[in-house]
Formats: sequence, structure tokens, C-alpha cells
Amino acid sequence: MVTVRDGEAVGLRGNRDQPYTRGALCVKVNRYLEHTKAADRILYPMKRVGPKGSGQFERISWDEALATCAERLAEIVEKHGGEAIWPYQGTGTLGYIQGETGEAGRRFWNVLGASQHELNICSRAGRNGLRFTNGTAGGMDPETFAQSKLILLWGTNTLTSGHHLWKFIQDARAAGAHVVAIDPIRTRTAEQADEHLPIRPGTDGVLALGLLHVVLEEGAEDRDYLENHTQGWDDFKAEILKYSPSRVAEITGLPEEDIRSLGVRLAHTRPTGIRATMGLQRHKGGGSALRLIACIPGVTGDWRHPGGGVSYSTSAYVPFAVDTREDLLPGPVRTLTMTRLADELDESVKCLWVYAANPMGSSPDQNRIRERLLREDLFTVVMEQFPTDTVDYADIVLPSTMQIEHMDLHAGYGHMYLMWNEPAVEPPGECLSTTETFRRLARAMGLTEPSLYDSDLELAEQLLSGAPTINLDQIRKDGWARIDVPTPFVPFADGFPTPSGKLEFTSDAAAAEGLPRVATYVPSRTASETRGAESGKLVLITPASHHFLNTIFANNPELLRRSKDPAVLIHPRDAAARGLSTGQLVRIFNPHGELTAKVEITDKVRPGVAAMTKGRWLKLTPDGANPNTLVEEADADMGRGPLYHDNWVEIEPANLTATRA
Ligand SMILES: Nc1nc2c(c(=O)[nH]1)N[C@H]1C(S)=C(S)[C@@H](COP(=O)(O)OP(=O)(O)OC[C@H]3O[C@@H](n4cnc5c(=O)[nH]c(N)nc54)[C@H](O)[C@@H]3O)O[C@H]1N2
Ligand SMILES: Nc1nc2c(c(=O)[nH]1)N[C@H]1C(S)=C(S)[C@@H](COP(=O)(O)OP(=O)(O)OC[C@H]3O[C@@H](n4cnc5c(=O)[nH]c(N)nc54)[C@H](O)[C@@H]3O)O[C@H]1N2
Ligand SMILES: [Mo]
Repeated sequence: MVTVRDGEAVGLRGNRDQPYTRGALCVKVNRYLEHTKAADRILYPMKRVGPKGSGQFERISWDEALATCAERLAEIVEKHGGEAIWPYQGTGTLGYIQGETGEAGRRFWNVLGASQHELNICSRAGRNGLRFTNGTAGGMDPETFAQSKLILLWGTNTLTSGHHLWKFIQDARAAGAHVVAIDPIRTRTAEQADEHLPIRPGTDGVLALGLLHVVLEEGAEDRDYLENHTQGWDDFKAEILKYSPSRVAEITGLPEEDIRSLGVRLAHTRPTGIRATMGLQRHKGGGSALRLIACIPGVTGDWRHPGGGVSYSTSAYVPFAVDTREDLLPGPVRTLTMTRLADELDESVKCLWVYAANPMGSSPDQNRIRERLLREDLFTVVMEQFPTDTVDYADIVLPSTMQIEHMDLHAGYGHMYLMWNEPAVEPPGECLSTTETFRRLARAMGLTEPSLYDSDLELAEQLLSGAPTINLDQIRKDGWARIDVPTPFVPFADGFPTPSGKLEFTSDAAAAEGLPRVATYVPSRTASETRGAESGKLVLITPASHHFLNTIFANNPELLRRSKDPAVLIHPRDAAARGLSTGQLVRIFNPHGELTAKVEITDKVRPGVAAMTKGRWLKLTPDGANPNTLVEEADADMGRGPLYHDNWVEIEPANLTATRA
């Protein structure tokens, strides 16, 4: 909620009536107002005047910007066809009108026949894995964790990446729940948990099987649930029996006693709630890991109870009537993959149109992306709020509004409410919302399709037509509305949206895609630390920073100050093997790239792992690189998800390079 005085935003706070957030803001959004007024905000359209990548621009008028874009787009469509345009939309905003899943742009691109853009950078691998088991990525209402008696925080850093859940975990604890964090890093969340299992990265599927092995040893499987609500139990049981706790200990690097004791707890604690988010699926076997974790409540029968089951995402429950408007396409078009920008930005692409994305900082294989963006015949447009590393490669830059300046409808990133975003102030300078930019562009191109000119309020009405219990006036007044589901919400009480209507341990849909029919462990590329140790390599994990939101806020001076210098965390064992001491500058490298950072030696990371947070702007680091210089552009087992936490790196003192050179 924004307080406005004389047309200027002077205060920002969370809405205390919102049942999930209760008005709490994170360290980043606490500075959002200051961020909207930052000195480096882009306020006017600009055109490139220096070489590509130099970041040298000159202010131009909107008329000139729109005319240039309209002319170039029309010429590309005529000469090469619409598919030569790649509308590269990111997760900068998740609003349904202005952002990710939203209406902005899609109709426009379809009318031009542009390539479709597959926005799979974040959560697709895990979502697909869950779909094979449950038929959907939707699961528990996170608020029901307050009723759980055992909580597994599995590959998720709640206190950093989704802190609103923590209140519900605390409520559960007050009622006696036991909380376990499963993470190769002792994160701030793991520090607060009752127990921490520092698992070897990419081996979570094996742990899921091992825990179920113990459940079977205990005779605690829910036979009635297995018989009536699941498919493929005999095959899956055979799979579980391959993974004795001792074998699981070997693969996961966890003590056998810990696996056994957690298995016993799981066997006898109802309801058990599992929160597994995106961290553990950014691996080669990430989709399969989520698929297996989703099998656990099928065996324990936890879906019977509020507070039982698995929670990954709530987006499946969002009732908005999103229409992808394929009817506007002139014919079939190809799909380009967000996680494969370096590979797919070849000569066939003549225009890259980036909005709400910062691929130079956030996408895998930074160095190859940079090479691609330097291509002289590529027309690159970036719609942005700030002069990011990606902006530096633009031919035309279009200034964009921020949340307090535009209208939007949001669905929670992990809760069961819809939120209204009413613009509180006029945009500064000449900033325009994404929807307004595309309306003006459509006009500049003389496009006649009427739906290209729908107003934001009309778009909101259309989206809300999917939610009959929520009306526009009411949500505009209240700011939020609960999705129309019962409270407490127990999903799958009426069956699973799978082909069999049951929870599927075996999936014909998976088999049809060339994946294992039975849910099974698929190792990540770096799952064998032994191999790493022999070759002197470490597994690089690059999770969320506490101070930045992907690359957003990573130019805020105060948050930069708090986040300190870029650091890589390694275990004392691995530091000793390399003769490193804390604070020393090290070179981290692999065949894809290299960067320098301070080393922090700590038993917070397990041996064999190097951890570095994501999100830094390249131009604000000592050597113009962030960890994505080390991330290979390669696919997870499902959904072509990225492999951000699944790369080998080597680390050596930085001065070695100097002496060698
Ligand atoms: N502060 C902050 N919050 C954010 C974001 C941010 O950048 N900053 N980003 C937002 C976005 S877009 C997303 S998608 C989410 C992401 O947030 P999360 O879903 O929490 O994902 P990550 O931060 O990638 O990883 C979470 C944890 O998984 C661990 N992990 C890595 N590999 C493995 C593994 O193989 N097994 C297990 N068990 N654990 C593993 C990491 O060490 C990390 O602690 O956060 C959102 N919230
Ligand atoms: N190494 C590593 N890299 C990662 C991850 C990881 O775990 N490790 N996580 C990945 C994840 S989870 C995600 S979701 C992706 C995110 O990758 P991207 O989608 O590329 O997101 P950001 O880097 O946050 O860049 C978003 C940009 O959008 C701009 N923006 C925000 N709102 C608006 C708006 O309303 N209009 C316009 N025009 N622009 C806007 C912001 O200023 C920002 O520069 O990054 C991924 N990158
Ligand atoms: Mo994400």
C-alpha cells in the first residue's frame, strides 16, 4: 500500500489484512519505493550511439522510437517472416496483465506471427515431474503447514526466498511439529530448523526412495490409500526396495542413522507436509526428483489430511481466464526456449525483443550469450526500468513503469490469493507500462486487430471472467481475494487430475515422452562427488541471494553494501586441499568461463560443494561476470529446465593466474 502526498509516493507498507503475508515485506521490497526513485532509472526512450555492448545511448522521442521499431519489425516480417522475431519475456514481473503469464505483448506478437517463447527458466522441470505423479503441479495450500506435525523443507530456503511461509511453520512448531531442512548448504532456514540433512546435490530422488524404504520396513504404508488412490504400486515398491538406507547413505552422503531416523519419523507422523521448491530441480535429474518426492504422500496417505502432502507452486489454482490467442497467429510458428538463448539466437533470429528479463545476468552461459548479442545484423530492443547488462546490447531502449505506476492483477508466488495492483502515482519521465507500449506499437504499425487495443481494465475483466466469485470492483477495493477453494484446503480429496484419476507411481504419459514409466532416480551431472574429488572439482550451487531478487535490486547501493563483495563458500576440507584461507581472492573456472571472488571457508557448505548466490550485475563486479558465466546451457530431464546448481568448477588462488600469464 502506497501513501501519496502531492502526487509523490512517500510511504510503502504491506497490507496487514492479507492473511498470507500479514503485511510483512522482505529486505528487498522494503526498499522498493527508494528503488522507483533511483538515480539510474531509465526515464526516456534511447537509441544506441556507440558499438553494441558499449551502453552508449542518446535520448530520442517516443515517436522516433516507435517509428524505428515499427519500421524494423515490418521489414523483418516481410523479408524473413514473423518467426525471425524472438519476443524474449522474463519474470521481471509476474503480473497477469503486465508480466510473465500475462496479456501484455502476446496478442501483438501473435498478429505478427513471431516465434513463441517458452518461459521455462524457473520451475518447468519440477512442474513436469509433479504432473506425472499428481497430474498437476498444484498441491498443499501453504497455510495448512500450520497443521503439519513433520515438515520437510526440501531444497528450499524459506527465510530467504519465500519468508511468508515461515509464520505457518512457527505455528506448527508451537503445536509440536518437527522441522527438517534438506539442503547441501546450512542456509538461514536450515539454521532455524530442528534438523538439517546436508545432502549431496542432485541426489534427492534417492533420499525419497530411501525414506520410503524405511516406511515399508516399519510397515507404515497406508494400504487402503495405496489400493484405492494410486496406480503402479507393485512396480514402484520394487523400485523402493532397491534403495536400502545404507545404499542411500552412500549416494546422498548422509549418515545412515539420520536417514533411518527421519524415515521412522515419516512412517509414524501424520500429517507430514513437504515443501519442495525450485532449488532441487535445477539439476539434470531435477524433474525426476520432484516426481519421486510427490510419491511420498501416496505411500503414507498424507493427502488425506490438511497439513499433509507436497507444496511446490500454487499457480495451478489461479483461476484467471488466460487466453493464449493462438487464433491470431497467421499459421503454425516455431517455439524458442528461454533457457537456450545462446544456442537458439542464431542467424534465423533477426530481432530479439527483451522485456522484464535480464538474460546477460540471469541466463546460463553468459559468454556465449554476449557473443550472440554482438551480432551486427541483430535488431535488439530492451524494455527496462534500469540500465542492466542486457540494456548495454540494445539498439533501442524503451523506458518501463514499475509496480506503483501501472495496473496489474497478481497471483501469489506460493499462496492462494489474487492481488490487485492499482497505480498509485504517475510514471516518472516518459515511462510506459508494457501494455501501453504494445498498444502504441500496434498503432504505429497500423495493425487493425481490435483486441490489440483493449485497455488494462478490459484485460482485467477478461482475466477475472475465469473467477466467477471474484469481481473487479471488489478486488480493486480490497486489494486481494482468496481463490475459491475450501478452507482448510485438502487437494485431491476427489481424485487426481491424472489419466487414471489416481496418484501415478507409473505413468504412461512419462513413457510416451521417452522417460521412465516408473518414478525413479535420475542422477544429476555432478551427483558423484567422488568423481569430483578425484579430479579436484567442486559442484557449483548458485541459489537465491538474500538481498537481490534475481538481478532486480542488485544495483541498489544499500543492498549491494549489505550483500558485501561477491563470495564463494567452500568447506574447510576443500580449502585445505587448495591451500586457501578466508578472504583470499580466488579464480573459479570451468570450460564455460571464469570469475574472481573472495573465498569464505565455512562448514555451512558440505564438502565437495561451492556456493555462490545469483543476481549480481556484471558491470558491478570486479571482472564483469557472475556465476552464470560458469553455468552450461544444457537441459534438465524435463521441460528443458536450466542446470543452475549442477556444474563442475575448479577453484585456485587468483594470483596463480597472474603468475601464469
Ligand atoms: N531473496 C530472494 N528471494 C527470492 C528470489 C531471489 O532471487 N532472492 N528469487 C525468487 C524466484 S524467481 C524463485 S524461482 C525462488 C527460488 O527459491 P528456491 O526455490 O528457494 O530456490 P534456490 O534459491 O535456487 O534454492 C533453494 C535451496 O536449494 C538448495 N539446493 C540446491 N541444489 C540442491 C539439491 O540438489 N538438493 C537439495 N535438497 N537442495 C538443493 C540450495 O542450496 C538452496 O538453499 O525464490 C524467489 N524468491
Ligand atoms: N545462477 C543462477 N541464475 C538464475 C537462477 C539461479 O538459481 N541461479 N534462477 C533463475 C530464476 S528462478 C529466474 S526466475 C530467472 C529470472 O531471470 P529474468 O527473467 O531474466 O529476471 P531478472 O534477472 O530478474 O530480470 C528481470 C528484469 O526485468 C525488469 N523488470 C521488472 N519489472 C518490469 C516491468 O514491469 N516491465 C519491464 N519492461 N521490465 C521489468 C527488471 O528491471 C529486471 O532487469 O533467473 C534465473 N537465473
Ligand atoms: Mo524463478
